[in-house]
Parts: sequence; C-alpha cells; structure tokens
Amino acid sequence: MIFKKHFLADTHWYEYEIPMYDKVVTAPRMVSWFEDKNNIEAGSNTQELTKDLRNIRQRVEAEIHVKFNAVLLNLYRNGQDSVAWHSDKTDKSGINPIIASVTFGETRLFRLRHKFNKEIPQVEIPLHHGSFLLMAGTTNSFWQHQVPKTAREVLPRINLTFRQVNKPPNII
Ligand SMILES: O=C(O)CCC(=O)C(=O)O
Ligand SMILES: [Mn+2]
Repeated sequence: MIFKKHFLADTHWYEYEIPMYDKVVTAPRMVSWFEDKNNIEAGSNTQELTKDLRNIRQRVEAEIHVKFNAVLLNLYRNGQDSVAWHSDKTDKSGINPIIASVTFGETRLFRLRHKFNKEIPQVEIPLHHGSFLLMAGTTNSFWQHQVPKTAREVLPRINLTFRQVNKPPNII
C-alpha cells in the first residue's frame, strides 16, 4: 500500500465544484489535477506532474503505447464518497478520449451502463489495489461510468486517470 499512503499524505487534495443547472454542488470526493509543464498556461495554478506520477505514467504508456499529458487524482475517503454517472470528455470535441485508470487502496466497484440501449446489461468491475483499466475506442461515447457509494465500512481509495487534454482542461 506504499503508493496509497504516499498519495494520501503528500497530495494537495481539494474539493471539486460541479455546475449543476443554476447551482454549484461540491463533488463527494477530493481531487487533485496535474499536467505536464509545457501544457500549463502562464499564471495558472495547475500543478506540474510529480516524479511519482511521471513514473506511473511511464509504465502505463509503455503498456499501451499511448501518450498522456495530464492526470486527475480522485480520493474516495470512505463509502460515502463516489462519482456519479458520467462520460469522460477531455477536450471540446469529446470524441473517443483514451483514459487510463490506476487504482490504489480500497476496492470499489466501477460500473458501466450503455447510454442509449437500456437492454444492454450494466457491467460491474471491482477495481482492486493496483488495477489498471483502459477506456478507449468508443467507450466514452457510448457508455457512462460511476463509482457508487457503499454502506460497507471502507478505507480510502485513490484513483489516477491519465488523460490527453487540450487547453482549457475539462476534466470529466
Ligand atoms: O475512480 C474511478 O475509478 C473513476 C473516476 C472517474 O470516472 C473520473 O474521475 O472521471
Ligand atoms: Mn470518469
């Protein structure tokens, strides 16, 4: 659990505000966003990818031969933290982004549902410590995903999603 401990303690975690109709709601989890230095606009307070994040990215890139310039860290502090149904968009076009996900800590369910055909059964994948999950092709155009809340007593979980972003970043 070395990486979980490290990221828990050494990351600047902050709350993520989601615009929802005419309100703004606070997401039920903590986040931290990093980009490559050359992608960060002057004057922006976006964090630069750390050495550890660059090392993990290198392993991911070597596995799938895809390059990433940003990573979103999500911290699920307990079973009440979650991410609601959504698809990932990493640029304005939103077309077929490639998202590589790495999990540390507690196992949580990752669920997928088809956006248009309700007859297709949902898919449930328990993401364990050290899991690697790749969303590519049309996954994010045709499917939504979520990490539901759980009534079980669970320890913190940290998820890293490597992304390719243009400016300005649009993280989910
Ligand atoms: O925590 C996860 O496994 C997924 C996170 C996610 O979907 C997101 O940040 O867009
Ligand atoms: Mn997502």
